[in-house]
Amino acid sequence: MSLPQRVLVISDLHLGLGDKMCIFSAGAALARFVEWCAALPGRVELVILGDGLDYLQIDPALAFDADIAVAKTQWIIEKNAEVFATLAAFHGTPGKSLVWSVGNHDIELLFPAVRATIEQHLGGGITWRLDERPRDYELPGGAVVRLIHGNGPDPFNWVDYANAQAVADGAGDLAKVYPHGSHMVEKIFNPLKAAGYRYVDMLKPEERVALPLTLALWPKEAKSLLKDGSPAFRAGMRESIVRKLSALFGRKADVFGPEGVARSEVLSGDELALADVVRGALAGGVSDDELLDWLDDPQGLAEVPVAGEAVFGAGRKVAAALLREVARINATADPFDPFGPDDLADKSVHLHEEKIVLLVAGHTHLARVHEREGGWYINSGTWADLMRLPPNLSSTMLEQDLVHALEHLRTPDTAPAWLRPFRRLTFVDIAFPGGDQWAAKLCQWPDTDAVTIATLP
Ligand SMILES: [Mn+2]
Repeated sequence: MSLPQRVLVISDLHLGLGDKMCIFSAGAALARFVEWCAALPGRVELVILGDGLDYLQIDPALAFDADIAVAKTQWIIEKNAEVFATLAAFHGTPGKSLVWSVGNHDIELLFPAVRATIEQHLGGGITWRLDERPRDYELPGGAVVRLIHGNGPDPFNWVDYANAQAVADGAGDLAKVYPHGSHMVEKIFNPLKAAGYRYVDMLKPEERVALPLTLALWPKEAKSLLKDGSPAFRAGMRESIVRKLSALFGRKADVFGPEGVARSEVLSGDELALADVVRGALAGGVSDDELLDWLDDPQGLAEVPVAGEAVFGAGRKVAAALLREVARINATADPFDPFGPDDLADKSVHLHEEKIVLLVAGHTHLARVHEREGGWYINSGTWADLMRLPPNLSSTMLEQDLVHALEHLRTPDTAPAWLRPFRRLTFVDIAFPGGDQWAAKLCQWPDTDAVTIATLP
């Protein structure tokens, strides 16, 4: 493959239908960005690095069926006509080409009819990446710039693309197509969003901040969803699940290995539904038995008297433990801190073994830049809406502020300014000027002519 002169990477657009389940609202800005890409000189690739379209936001969320997937694709294209018009113009411009990678919210791209639907609008000749293999750009001296969506080392969202492709081709195991994270979207996140808890997939990471926060503040609603999402929980097997998870969370995380992406031990869907409760509670020093008591009769912070530490019951202990863990993880997940911690960067320690000078991933929705031994890591962030809790929020502040801001969290558009949804439209700009040279930038696209920091009243 001869190298393009410029590669622009965007990921995690999560294009949807613009309804209350949709977290993408940057259509006009994305169209301007694509026009800007089309006007760049020379050979330019625009890479959509996974989760470009979000099939999980559209009911039925989990339907790995060609006809349904094509219908969802057509609806998304209709609702995002301006974006698709500019993508078509870009792709039709000489020297400009589109590369489109699969992620974990869009495995429906594995159906040829879905890709044909997209190509009807954009023209043929799109370079599709439809499995866990990365998009590699190899420099003459052997160094590699690697692009990958990044769900591989995420045990909840790891996808068996070979099996999914087999199912799309009429074989394979349909029951194993969607990763556990997708079942969680269907059983827990989508119902929470439909019930008005819109923040659940704007606050990142959703499994380790948004969901434990919901459990701490509104445990009865969240618990009933956990039960819906977890037949084994309903069947009274919660004790064995809690103890197994309790053991599992002592293990060390997987890494991007030299042979590619290592595979984590995967939890069953039932276990997953409880995983975050257990992880949060364990981090707070709650015992398995206390946790089981709480699961039988959950209490939220708002329901327990706050007059002094002495009245802490087991319910309050679990809720407080969940909030402490929320505060701890939240401090590592600030969308405004490009040099903040990054889970995927930490799992890319083997870059030098494959001569990878730059690894670009998405998936986490948190734009990041990290130096690693022998190379660099950039996370391209997201074009979807985000929310943010202040990173220095102590768990005490969380209790005081958030318990008073309960309804604000549920109606973020009119919440205090610090809690309102925002967009941070980031992309990666890579140049290959010739020979072994390369250069890369993490950039933010203007949302409007001026970058708005806060909107009042
Ligand atoms: Mn993803």
